[in-house]
Amino acid sequence: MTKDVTESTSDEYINAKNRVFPVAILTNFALEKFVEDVAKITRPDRIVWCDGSDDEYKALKDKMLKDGTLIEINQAKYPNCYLHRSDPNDVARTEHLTFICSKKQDDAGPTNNWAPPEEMKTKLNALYNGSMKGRTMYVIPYLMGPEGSPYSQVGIEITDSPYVVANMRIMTKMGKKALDQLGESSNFVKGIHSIGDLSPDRRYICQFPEEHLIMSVGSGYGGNALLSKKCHSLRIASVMARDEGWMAEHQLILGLESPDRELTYISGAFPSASGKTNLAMLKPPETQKGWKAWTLGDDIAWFHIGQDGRFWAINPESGLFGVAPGTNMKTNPNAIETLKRNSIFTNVALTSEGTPWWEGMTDNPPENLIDWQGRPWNPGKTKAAHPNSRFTTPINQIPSISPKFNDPQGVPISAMMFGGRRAQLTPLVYESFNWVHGVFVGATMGAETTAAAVGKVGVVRRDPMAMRPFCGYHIADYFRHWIEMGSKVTNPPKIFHVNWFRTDSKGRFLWPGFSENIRVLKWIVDRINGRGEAVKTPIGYVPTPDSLDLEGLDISSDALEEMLRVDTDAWLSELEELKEFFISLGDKLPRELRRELDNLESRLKG
Ligand code: SAT
Ligand code: MN
Repeated sequence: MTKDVTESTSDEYINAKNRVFPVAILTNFALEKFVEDVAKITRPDRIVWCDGSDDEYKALKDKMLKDGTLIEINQAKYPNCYLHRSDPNDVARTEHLTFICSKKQDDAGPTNNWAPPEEMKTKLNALYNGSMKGRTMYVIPYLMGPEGSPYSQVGIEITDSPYVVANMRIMTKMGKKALDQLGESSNFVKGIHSIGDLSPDRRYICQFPEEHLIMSVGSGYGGNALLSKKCHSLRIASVMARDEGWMAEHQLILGLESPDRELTYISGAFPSASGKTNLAMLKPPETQKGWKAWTLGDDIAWFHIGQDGRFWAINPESGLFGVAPGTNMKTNPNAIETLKRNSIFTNVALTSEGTPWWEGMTDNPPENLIDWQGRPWNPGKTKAAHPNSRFTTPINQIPSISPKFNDPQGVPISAMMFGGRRAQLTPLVYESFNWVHGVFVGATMGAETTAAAVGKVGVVRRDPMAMRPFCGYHIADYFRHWIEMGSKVTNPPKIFHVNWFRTDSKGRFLWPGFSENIRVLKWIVDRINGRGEAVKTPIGYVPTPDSLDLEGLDISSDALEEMLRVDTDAWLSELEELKEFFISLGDKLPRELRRELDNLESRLKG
């Protein structure tokens, strides 16, 4: 942990407590103090400042290969790609162990777990006490967003997990770039992470919104441990956004280019593991000549109001942390192309050739697979890859990466989509009547739960704007913020709802999905430009059957009718659930949304 002065290089200095710091932070007292304070409690053997360089990565990777944290896979087929097998108890986000520790309980609201900040800190500090003894403490300066953008933010994550460092290197701009942007400023998000003993009994993921502080212990899993992601860019950032007049959202960003080169940017909120990555990387099929889709982001979008009265979006992340199962050449050819190099796979299976495999990668599983826990796989009994197995891969490797990806201003958004996984009820696509109605549509989104979080899968729950697990404050205040943001712009995006997951009476999907979703996006682009035809229904504007381009698809007119049907009875029973949901949010619920609910009821009954 300490070095002799004579050992330091010209890039380093030794502080008063005899610890080595990079010269780059010589005048950043806030950062120095943060690191000192954490080291005092966690007592690591060594402190390493991550600079993001290739040499650093090589050393880290070699260490992880040696101690088994990483497993080398077939380097000829997957150059610079590695596999990590996590503790079987630590494979997804743990929402029941995630807390918003605002000073007042009411600021966390009814959808978050809350604990008093000082009480929680006492508990966490007991767990951090000496937790890095015998380990290395890594200090990760990271930049979220394009270099030099007024919308970008710096965070410092302190962790004892080299796996976290390796992932953060892909997911963020790590190291020097971040320190350069930070300079002497104390304006950075503080993140403390220790894997502890990985026991769920001693696992907490805590956000302290008033202090821009994250404390996480006991998990090495993505959303629990890569603190730049959900903890910083959504939970903490949503609070900053409320205070500063912008929006931090769980949304993908996509550019669509028509054959006559018209460019339209749209964004979309979908719950975890509901196809955001596939949609963000959509490759238009052969039938859609001249159409191009440009990827900007697959998970998080920060929206600011531009001088032209529109929302402009940046993706703060630099990598993808995508769900592996189901990814194949048909569902997401761009992903298959992207993850072939420089990627980290977590909890996937391995073939006898040493290449990664997961359910849905090929029609039939290859023989002699090793499962995600490193055991010979027993087909039929268990999954070979964990259902929430993941790939971490650099976004700039995507063949469809948008030339605007690093634009400091971001891109202007013309439409937002909300979409949950719903086997029944919600039609393929509909358009809201106006901004406030669109906020109502987002606020009442229902979705079946997925393997991205620990708990039962396939249960419909309310997941407003796909932000239920990620909103860092009272969800009703968050709805109020959405309504206000709409009134601040002269040209708010149009709001749509989509559902690719509707099934027939036999449980088969009615819509082919994946690359064919471009047909729905084309209708959305038409609507933005005052073209596509629609019928007015009680829930919003639904496409006329003729207005969707279905050429070359094998869809019967009955199936199409079913996909676009608004079933009044089913909506009336949904309405009862929405009423209960609104009641559960208490009296902060904006009156405008209560009015939208009443209006929906009268349209359904009228
Ligand atoms: O939480 S993660 O970002 O790791 C994955 C997800 O649930 O979206
Ligand atoms: Mn997500």
